[in-house]
Amino acid sequence: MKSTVVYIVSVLLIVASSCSNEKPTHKKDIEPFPYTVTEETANIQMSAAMKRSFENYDGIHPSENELYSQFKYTELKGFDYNGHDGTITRRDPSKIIFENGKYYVWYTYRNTEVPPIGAKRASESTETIPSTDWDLCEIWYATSKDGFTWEEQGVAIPRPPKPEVGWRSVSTTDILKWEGKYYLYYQGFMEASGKSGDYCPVAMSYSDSPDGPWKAVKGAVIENGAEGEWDQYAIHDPYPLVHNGKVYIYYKSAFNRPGNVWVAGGLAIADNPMGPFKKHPLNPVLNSGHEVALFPFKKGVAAMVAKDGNEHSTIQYAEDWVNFEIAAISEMFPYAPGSYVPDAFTNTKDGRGITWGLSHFNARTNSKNMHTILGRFDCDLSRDINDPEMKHTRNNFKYDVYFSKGLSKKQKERY
Ligand code: AAL
Repeated sequence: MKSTVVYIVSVLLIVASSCSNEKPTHKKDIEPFPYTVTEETANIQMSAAMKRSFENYDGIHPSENELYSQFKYTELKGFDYNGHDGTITRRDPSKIIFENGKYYVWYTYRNTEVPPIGAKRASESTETIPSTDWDLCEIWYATSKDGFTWEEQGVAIPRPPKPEVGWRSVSTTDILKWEGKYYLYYQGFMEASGKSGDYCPVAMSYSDSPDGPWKAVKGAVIENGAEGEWDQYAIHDPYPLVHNGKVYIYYKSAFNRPGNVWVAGGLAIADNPMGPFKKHPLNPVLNSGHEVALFPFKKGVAAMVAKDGNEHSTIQYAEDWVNFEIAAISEMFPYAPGSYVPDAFTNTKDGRGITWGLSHFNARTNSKNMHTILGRFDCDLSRDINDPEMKHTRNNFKYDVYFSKGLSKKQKERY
């Protein structure tokens, strides 16, 4: 008798619990999505796509998303490019700092007798013929009162004598300020890029003043990975920030050759600018992005992931500075941006974001004059301004922008 009662009670319990867990599957069980969205709307049952709007972004509309922005561009005054014949290039600007009443930027500078012949012909490069646009380069710097007109100041880091790191070319630098001193991290090439790849480690020079003189430390400060590791051949685009009282350098590498080359981002951390830098065990920490620029944001760090990979054209956020999630999707990102990041080195837990910077632009007009120019971008990725003109999601590009992306010769042959 007792066991029959227990049996009946258990069956009733199972039936009751399965009823309460039952998901509404029929349309009439689901509330229609409301016309007016309120805070409660977030809790109703909805499709995966609509759920993402509530859970993955700062706001349901890009205008409420502090990490969403359009980008506007302005030509700079003050730089000469030798009639754009390809013999002068300026590219890969660093982040911008404000010192001595003016803005400072550092960048890759090439001034060669002839334009680059290209990575594919790297074996024909010489002491005076560059392979790529960043071969046979030095690091130069410029200052500005307003960020639009710049005065070039000349060389910061020359190429050191052979066989020191960077003797063939120094390029793609970024700046760190730490305890009143300045540190430039950059790519140091020991062969013409393109010869066996685009292979280099990271070198560093430091100074008491942003105007130099700069003293190079011996050897590499961030070494390539061991054989078989994703970053075994190259550490590119070193990008230092200060977090938790340490130096955080984000960088990118390319791997999975031959095949579909995968470009991803890593992180190396040190107690002080001289190193040793320890690579994060979860590297790569970004699955996409080429020349990623980052800035402290709230407690975490935001990354502008412009080019390359599944998650290109996104702005990503990592509250712990390691595990990035997509925070916004945008378009026409600045190429190789270097932003003005006022709190880059303040160890902040309340990052404010950015509103402008410099980026580079391909200025080639024919097969012979490969070179790159610097320009300015503006945006609203800042918690301190609210610029609705930067928050729309509909760019009406003129037809020439579309038609400049015409079919290739090979594609035309298909028709
Ligand atoms: C850029 C950067 C690095 C590469 C080369 C110069 O896009 O990623 O700097 O080495 O191209």
